[in-house]
Amino acid sequence: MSRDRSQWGWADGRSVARATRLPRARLSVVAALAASVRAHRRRLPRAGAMVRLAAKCLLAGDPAVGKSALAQMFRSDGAHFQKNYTLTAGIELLVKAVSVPETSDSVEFFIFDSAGKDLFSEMLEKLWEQPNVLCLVYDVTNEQSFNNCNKWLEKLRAQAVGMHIPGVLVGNKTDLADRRVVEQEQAQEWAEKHGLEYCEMSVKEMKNFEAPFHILAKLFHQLYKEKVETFHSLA
Ligand SMILES: Nc1nc2c(ncn2[C@@H]2O[C@H](COP(=O)(O)OP(=O)(O)OP(=O)(O)O)[C@@H](O)[C@H]2O)c(=O)[nH]1
Ligand SMILES: [Mg+2]
Repeated sequence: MSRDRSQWGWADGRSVARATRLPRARLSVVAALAASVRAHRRRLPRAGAMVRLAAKCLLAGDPAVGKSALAQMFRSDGAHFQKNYTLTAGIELLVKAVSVPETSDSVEFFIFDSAGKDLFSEMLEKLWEQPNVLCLVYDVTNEQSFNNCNKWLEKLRAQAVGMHIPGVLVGNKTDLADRRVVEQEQAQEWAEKHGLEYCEMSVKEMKNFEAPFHILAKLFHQLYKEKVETFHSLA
C-alpha cells in the first residue's frame, strides 16, 4: 500500500505564530488547529484505500450563504442540518475523507470553514496559507453574495500565487426557487472563466451537498496523478 501526503507549512502552531506574529489570544487558535490536524493524521486507518491524500480545503464566501451548514451536513453524512444561523468567528476545522470516484483512492479533507464577515479577514488570511483546494459558496437568492465571489477568489488565489489550486463554485439554497436571482448559466459562465468547476445544491433539502467535495477529490487526485507521472518521466 502506498501512502502520500501533501506538504503542510502550518503544522507547527508555534512556528506559524512566530512567522505571523499573531497576538497571544489567536496563538491558541493556531496551536489548537495544528494539534487537531496532527491528531487526525495519527488516527488515519491503515487498511483500505490504495492511496490516501490529504488536502487543505478553504471553504469561503459571504456571510450566511450556508458554508457551515454545508460543512456540518457533509461531516455528518446528511444527519445534521444547522437550521439556526450561528455566525462563524474566524475558522472552524472539520476533517472528513471521501473516496475518489472510479478509483480505490481517497482524499482526506481538512476543511477550513471560514467566517464570511469582513471583521475576521485579517485572521483568515493568516490561517489560509498553502491551500490545496478551494470551495467558494454563494447564495442563489443573494446577488451580492455572487458578485462578491470575485473578491473572495482574489483573496484565496493570493494564498498560492503561481500555483494551480483546483476549485469549485457552489450555488446554495436552490430550494428557495421563487426567490432566486442568480441564474445557473450566469454562474456557470463565471466559474468557467475563472477556472472553477460549478455545482448547485440545497443543503436544507439535502440535495447535492456531497458534490462539491467529490468534485474537489477528483480534481486533487488528478493533480496528484499528473505529478506522479512527471516524477516517473524524470526517473
Ligand atoms: N433555505 C435554505 N437555507 C439554508 C440552506 N443552507 C443553509 N441555510 C441557512 O442559512 C443560514 C446561514 O447558514 P450558515 O451555514 O450558518 O452560513 P455561513 O455561510 O456559515 O455564515 P458565516 O459563518 O457568517 O460566514 C442558516 O440559517 C442556515 O440554516 C439551504 O440550502 N436552504
Ligand atoms: Mg459559518
